[in-house]
Parts: sequence; structure tokens; C-alpha cells
Amino acid sequence: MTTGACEKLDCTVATTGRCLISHPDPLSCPHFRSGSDVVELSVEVPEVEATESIGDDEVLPIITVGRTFHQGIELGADDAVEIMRARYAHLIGVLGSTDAGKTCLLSSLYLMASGGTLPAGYQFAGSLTLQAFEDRARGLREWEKGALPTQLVDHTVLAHPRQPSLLHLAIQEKAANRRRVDLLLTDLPGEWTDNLVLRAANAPSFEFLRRADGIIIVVDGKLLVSHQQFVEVQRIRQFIERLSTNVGIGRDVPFVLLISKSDEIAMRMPESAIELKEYLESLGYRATAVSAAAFSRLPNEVKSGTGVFEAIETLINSEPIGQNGSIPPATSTDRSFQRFKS
Ligand SMILES: Nc1nc2c(ncn2[C@@H]2O[C@H](COP(=O)(O)OP(=O)(O)O)[C@@H](O)[C@H]2O)c(=O)[nH]1
Ligand SMILES: [Mg+2]
Repeated sequence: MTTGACEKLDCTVATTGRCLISHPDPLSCPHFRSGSDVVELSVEVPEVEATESIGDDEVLPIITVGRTFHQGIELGADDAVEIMRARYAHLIGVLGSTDAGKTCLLSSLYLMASGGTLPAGYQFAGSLTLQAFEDRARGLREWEKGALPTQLVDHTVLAHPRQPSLLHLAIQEKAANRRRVDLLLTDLPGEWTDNLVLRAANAPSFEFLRRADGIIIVVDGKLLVSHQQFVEVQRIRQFIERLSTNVGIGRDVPFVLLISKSDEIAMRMPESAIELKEYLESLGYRATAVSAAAFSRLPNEVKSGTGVFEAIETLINSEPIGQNGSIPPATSTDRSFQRFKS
């Protein structure tokens, strides 16, 4: 053991088990300062992904070095790049109109992870943005006691209106290879989607998603079976067309069409959702439609959280496609970093 501290305030070593700029030994990092005004730090950073002698229900240790540097609210693009330097992180864009159910989807995922109710085979492995998730989930923790309020979560407002912020969630497989998956998820206000539908000139704000590992388009299932369905389908088609043509999302980025509030439509997959999936496929994308109920208003019939993890699982298990349609070799940390940065 030695004493010292990182001069970079947002160093993620405490949570990722790695030095912010990937020095296996913190002493070799130029930002590390030894001295008396500082915290205790292990010189040898243990391998987080060691597999020996770990029971089935035990989460691998999150390395604690005396101080958590991260503030735990949303991450900016620079933070995301630093995380991606430390390990592969899946960047997933969660898009859709205002009130489609994006924030509820993210809150449901977080509550399942932190409450230990992820589908069998997966467990929570930490978050660098606990406070941001908690802020969104405030109020939802009590919903079991009574009827759900009409508005479940606060309207999403970004700290920097023109810059996307990201939520981080790490999950881990319990099975043999105990793969750890770091997710970076967007929670953008619906206005971003609405504005891209209105004007192609708004495309640059979505350009960071060219490096995404997957995109979830959240569509309100109730709208898709209402008399407004044709207008809604037209809007989403226009949105997809702009993501493809104006933003330039590559054909290697898989899509999930998440049909939200499906508890209120008896978990039926609307015809118009299939039409949207086929539209994505006609443009050359891989697309999966998933019926979901993040917070069910009919819990006796549909369990809250239905479809939420399935959407994430579909994307993280999607094989990357190479230039010529082939599957390239296994992904590396470098690739994930470049995918985001360049
Ligand atoms: N029945 C039902 N309603 C939902 C569900 N998810 C969201 N909602 C409703 O949709 C509203 C808007 O959700 P929100 O996540 O804030 O939408 P966002 O604007 O896309 O982030 C919530 O206040 C709920 O009333 C769900 O799974 N089931
Ligand atoms: Mg929202």
C-alpha cells in the first residue's frame, strides 16, 4: 500500500478498478500524487474480472481505494470516453417522442438491477451515475403501495440542453464466463426527437450516436392502436429516415423498437409496430420489436419490467457487422473507444 491521490477529480478507478487513463499501476500515472494530504490507495490494482472461487450469487468485487472520485450524476461525452478507455462500454441511444416512456424504461431497468430482480443469469455490478438514477426513480419506489400516479417520473431536463448526458449501469452474467457489461444509456428529452422530425437541420445533435452499439426507439403502444396511429407511424418513419439519411447512423447499428405501455394493450404487438420494424429492415438495419411494460398499471396481468431487459439483451448480444456484411473479430477496448471518439 502507498498513500496518494489522483489529481483528476473524475478518476473512475474506484468503480472500474482501473486507473482513469489505463495505468495498471497508479504510481506510473502522471496524475497520481503521493503525499500526506491524501487517501490510501492499493498500488496493485486487482483484476476485476477474475473468475476463480466465486459463488453463483456473489457479485465480483468493485475495487475501493478509499475515495470515490465520481460525482454520480449524468456523464458527459468526455467522461464516457474515459470509461471506454478502461473497458468496453456499450453505448445505447434511447430515443422517442415526449411521454413515450424513455425515462420510465431506464428507471425500471435500474430498479430491477439494484433490487436484484434482473432476469436469471444477470446481476447488478455497479453504476457511476447512481444519483442520476435515484433522481429519476424518486417516487417510483412507492408505487407498489397504491395506484400508479398519472405522471410517473419528472420530465427530462438536461444540465446542458445541447449536450447529451449518459447514464451508466454495469451488469454481470452469473454463468461460466461471467461477462461484465458496462452500459452507457442516453436519457434525452423527447423534444430532441420531435425537433429532428420537424427539421433535418437538427441532425448534428444526434451525431454522437453514429458510434452507438444500438438504438432503442421507444414508441407508445397505446398510440399505435389508437385513431392517431397513422400520424404516429408517419412521425416515427420520418424520424428513422432522418437518423439514416441526415444523421448517418450506419447499417451495423442494431435497432430495437420498444413498444411501451404494452400492459395497457394486453401485450399485443400492434400491426403498425411490425410495419415500422419492416421499414427499418427495408433501409438495411437489423430490427427487433419488443413489447414492454416498464411500470405496469395492471400488475396482476403484466409484471412491471416486462420486455425492458429483453431490449437491452437484444442489443448487447447483437453481433457486429463488418464492411462487407461479415462478422469481424472480437471487439476490443480500442475499438469501443474509437467508435465513440472518431
Ligand atoms: N401503463 C404504462 N404507462 C407507462 C409506462 N411507462 C411510462 N408510462 C406512462 O408514460 C408517462 C411518460 O413516461 P416518461 O418515461 O416520462 O416518458 P419520456 O418523456 O419518454 O421520458 C409516464 O408518466 C407514465 O404515465 C408503462 O410501462 N406502462
Ligand atoms: Mg424523459
